[in-house]
Amino acid sequence: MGYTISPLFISTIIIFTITISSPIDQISAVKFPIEIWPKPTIFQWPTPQAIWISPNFAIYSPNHRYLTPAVNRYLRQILTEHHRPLITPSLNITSSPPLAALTITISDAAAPLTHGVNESYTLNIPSTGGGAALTAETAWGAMRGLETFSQLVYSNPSRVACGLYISDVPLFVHRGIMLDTSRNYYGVEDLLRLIRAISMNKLNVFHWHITDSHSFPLVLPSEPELSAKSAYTEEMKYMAADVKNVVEYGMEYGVRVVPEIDMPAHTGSWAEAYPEIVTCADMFWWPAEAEWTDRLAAEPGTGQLNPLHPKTYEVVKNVIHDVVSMFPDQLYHAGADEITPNCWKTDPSIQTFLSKNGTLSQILETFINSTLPYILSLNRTVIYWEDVLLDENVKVNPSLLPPEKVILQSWNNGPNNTKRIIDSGYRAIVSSSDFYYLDCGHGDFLGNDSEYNQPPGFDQGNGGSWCGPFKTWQMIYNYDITYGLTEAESKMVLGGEVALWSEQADSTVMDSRIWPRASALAEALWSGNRDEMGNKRFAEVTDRLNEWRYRMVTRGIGAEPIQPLWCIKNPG
Ligand code: CP6
Repeated sequence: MGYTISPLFISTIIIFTITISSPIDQISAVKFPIEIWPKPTIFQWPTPQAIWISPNFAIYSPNHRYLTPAVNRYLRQILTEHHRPLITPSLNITSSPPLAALTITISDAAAPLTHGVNESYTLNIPSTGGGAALTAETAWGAMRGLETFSQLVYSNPSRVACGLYISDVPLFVHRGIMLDTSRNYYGVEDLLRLIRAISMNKLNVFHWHITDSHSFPLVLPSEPELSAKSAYTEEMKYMAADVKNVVEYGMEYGVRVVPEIDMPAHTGSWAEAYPEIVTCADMFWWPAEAEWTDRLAAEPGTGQLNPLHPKTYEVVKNVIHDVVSMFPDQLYHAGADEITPNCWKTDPSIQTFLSKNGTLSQILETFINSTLPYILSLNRTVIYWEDVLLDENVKVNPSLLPPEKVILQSWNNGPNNTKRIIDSGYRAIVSSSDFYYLDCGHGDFLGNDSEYNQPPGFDQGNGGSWCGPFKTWQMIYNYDITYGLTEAESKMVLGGEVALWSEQADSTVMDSRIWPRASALAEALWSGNRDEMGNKRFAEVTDRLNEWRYRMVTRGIGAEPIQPLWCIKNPG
């Protein structure tokens, strides 16, 4: 039998040959001499070169309340940063005159910074000395493009990579970081630094978990007693002017601030002002002989608002009213996680209700029904933690949660719960605690005291092991938030958030707990965690993240190292 070679087979060989020898692939085969984080969707750079940045370099852009300050900021940075990458890019400088200008064009200058706003941009930096061009639909997309441009600039005198074209658009619209400012306090300067870092990673949401059982740092005009009694100190408060500062600063960086006032659980701190509306607030008391691990991280009795007490709604509505008027974002996070049945069960009125065949779920439904319509009437879309739908014991009937107005944030059980949320018709934000929880910087010791060969009574201690193992940047990078979902289902996943719960964190460790692990999230949600061939990226990412971490450090963000410097001297 003779062999025949089919035309299809021949064309397959030709396509394969062309693919592996295309200019783009030749570039990614050698070490990428310029590092951008997150990696752009499309990056064409047929002949890698650089061009001097003129000392008179200018950025032309339409006048815009928030883009203009961003342009001024980037201009200063481009001219003065003089960043020296760990691995010096070996780029020839063109013989063309220095780059004199970057011109920004936006087609919809009026587009406000909202959930789902268009963040795409294109960036063209010619090698011929003509001006560079940044086009975007919105001011917010232009900010993303400015960030990319700034990362292409390096060394002293400043030069910029050129002969390149970038076309970029995020995979997911909601890309955020949650910070808990109740367990420990963070100063306004810390929050502003966080916003700067969020923006440089092209993340777009700061989810501010402002209050919890431990303290109530937010000063509210209609309910001043909450913070007066339960902020940790007079100084550890967020005044209305502070909030305004944070929100406006976020706008200048293209970062939306989504407030969360967690309720009805996690409200122990409300009891100092209003003991009558909080159940089990006395569980705040710790016996002297408590296991020390319990005192380190685990929750005190959380304290829960009593949904059967009319006064509860007086206070809650004032709180919601004030918070909505301070935070302009469309999204409002109303919490509703972790109802502890035994906390409600300490209350006599709840005991009576339960003894008449009422259920805890009905009690939660009463609470949701008495608060959600009010939040919706203030023209907000509400995010709840997944518990309202998925908690085994205390949850609400989905008929109370209109899917077009309610988004659910998953935090338990990885991909499974995301699917359950979507199967119920809701949009999901993924914050899987197995991958995205950044606390537990210490405190995951799972060993046995006797292993230490120490005298009896030795106790190795831990940081509160309930929070599970430390999450590596690789876990965060490689986690696929739409794993196991159909294409249609994946569209219901709005994005994800890493979370820094603050039982064991404050401003002294904030940067290193968050960065560069949140950068791993930023790239996974912006352009994905796979290369052009659909394979997971490994060594390339490590080198690029190492460079990005270093640039963040030079920009004043205390991101922790992922490698010894030795690796730079000894490339693989
Ligand atoms: N506080 C609040 C917390 C947590 C949640 N809500 C939490 C639960 C489990 C782990 C980490 C944090 N500390 N208000 C859950 C959303 Cl492992």
